[in-house]
Amino acid sequence: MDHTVYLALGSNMGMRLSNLKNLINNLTPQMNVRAKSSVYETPPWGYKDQPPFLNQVICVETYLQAEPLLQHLKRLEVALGRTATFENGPRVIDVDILFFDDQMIDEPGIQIPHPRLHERAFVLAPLAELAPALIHPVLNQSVSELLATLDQTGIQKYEGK
Ligand code: PH2
Ligand code: MG
Ligand code: MG
Repeated sequence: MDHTVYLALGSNMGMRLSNLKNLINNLTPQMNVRAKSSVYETPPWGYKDQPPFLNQVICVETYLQAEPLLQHLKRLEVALGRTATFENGPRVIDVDILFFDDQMIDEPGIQIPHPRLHERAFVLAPLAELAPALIHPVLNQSVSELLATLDQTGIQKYEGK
């Protein structure tokens, strides 16, 4: 299990909390979950006219490389009921690779670090629980420094309803 990976989970359709849990419980045995952040309820970012999201970040270890890991995650999204919507639109489950060790990959189907993570408090707030001092390998700033530049209005820990 020689790679350390941070994944961002999001859901704003259906049973949101169950969708996050099901994603985690259905990860391949080739991945070990090392840490989970709290679940946050967050206002929709990008496209505003949709329900609030639940977001969570997890840290996993795996011996999969980035490409096969991404393929596994995409299949899992579909298996858990994700259907195509539109960019930044509502979804049953979304899982994005934030960091893969300190690798930098910029290819049409895969970009690591996630190219918009530094703009998204709904990603950085849960990530800062797990890894505040982690350095973004492209921007050379820590997670907590990146979070401090963003508006966190409306982002709160989810108590369950
Ligand atoms: N995901 C998006 C677009 N907007 N907003 C919030 N709050 N949380 C998300 O996970 C999210 C979003 C596209 O993946
Ligand atoms: Mg996403
Ligand atoms: Mg995605």
